Amino acid sequence: MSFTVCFLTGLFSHGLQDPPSWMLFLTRPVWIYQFTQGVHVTSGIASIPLLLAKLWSVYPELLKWPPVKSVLHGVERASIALFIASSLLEIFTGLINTYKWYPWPFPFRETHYWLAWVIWGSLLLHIAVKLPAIRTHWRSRPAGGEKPATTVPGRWSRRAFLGGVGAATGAVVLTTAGQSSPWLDWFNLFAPRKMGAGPQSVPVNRSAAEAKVTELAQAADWSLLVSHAGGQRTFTRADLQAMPQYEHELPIACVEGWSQSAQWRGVRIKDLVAAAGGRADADLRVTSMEPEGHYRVMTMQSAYVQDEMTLVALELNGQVLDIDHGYPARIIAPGRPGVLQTKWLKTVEIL
Ligand SMILES: Nc1nc2c(c(=O)[nH]1)N[C@H]1C(S)=C(S)[C@@H](COP(=O)(O)O)O[C@H]1N2
Ligand SMILES: [Mo]
Repeated sequence: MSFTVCFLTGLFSHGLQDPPSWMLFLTRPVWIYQFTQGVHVTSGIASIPLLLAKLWSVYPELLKWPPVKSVLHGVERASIALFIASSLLEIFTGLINTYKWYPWPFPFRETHYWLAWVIWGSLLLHIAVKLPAIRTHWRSRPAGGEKPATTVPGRWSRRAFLGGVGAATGAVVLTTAGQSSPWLDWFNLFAPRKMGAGPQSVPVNRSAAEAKVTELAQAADWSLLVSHAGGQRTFTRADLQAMPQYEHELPIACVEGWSQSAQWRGVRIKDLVAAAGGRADADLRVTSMEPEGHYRVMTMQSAYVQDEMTLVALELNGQVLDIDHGYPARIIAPGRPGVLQTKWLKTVEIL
């Protein structure tokens, strides 16, 4: 069950980062992605003790000799080997990712995505190969239902073992889920992020210094260039402040699992598009001043552009946006993954 929940929420997250048109209505409730990604990372963490316990309870089977008795048996064992290897890799790279640590040469997102399919493929293959055995088992089961013996090695009773696994799973969930759930914040001991910890009481994923934009962001002559096929217009911070200001409570929901809601205040992006003379139904390409990085350029589909809650934010929690939160101006949109909430804006192209 934790694998299935993790898989489905993972598909959602993967899709939403580059959304097909049928996903574009998914902007309400505004915390939809905060919820699904919190569940994704938490169910992934819960899968660690569950998977290890499962492996421990079946390992005598894995070490049986001879390793391959027939072709079918060989396929069965290969499917199990693939399942174990891909699950362990998936879960541990995922966990390390929540700590913002990427010590591998491959791209995380694509690998994480495709490994998930390998896991399901190996599982289906395993079930398919085992189907004859499963059928025989259910056919020959005596009426009245005598319980089959379970293989739990060592001196553990079945009850103590399941109790221990349940307790371990509960403990890791309880001490990490607070990174995305305000109700569990108090118990958050081991998650890499803590609610309220950061400038203006919001965590920071990548600081201005890390992104090497400190000077650019503080330049006195900063302005935002908004362009389209028919022309362009620049907006200074004073220009933006002179436009109607809106305030909304919206979450930053990082793909790495932490999230937090805050009060954002600024200009509606659709007003900005209109002020620059752009089409109301256009997509946008938004570029940051950050010289390089995965999140420098972001595409915003028109469904988000037209959303009245999508802001070019100038203030956070009642104060001028901190430089680490994207000063002079940043994007904040409802229901979008954190990676798309671009900071330190430079240009908005109306496509
Ligand atoms: N230009 C730029 N924008 C960015 C990022 C970045 O590295 N560069 N990080 C993104 C990520 S991964 C997240 S989760 C949010 C975090 O916003 P915060 O630091 O204000 O909490 O900003 C997003 N915007
Ligand atoms: Mo993020």
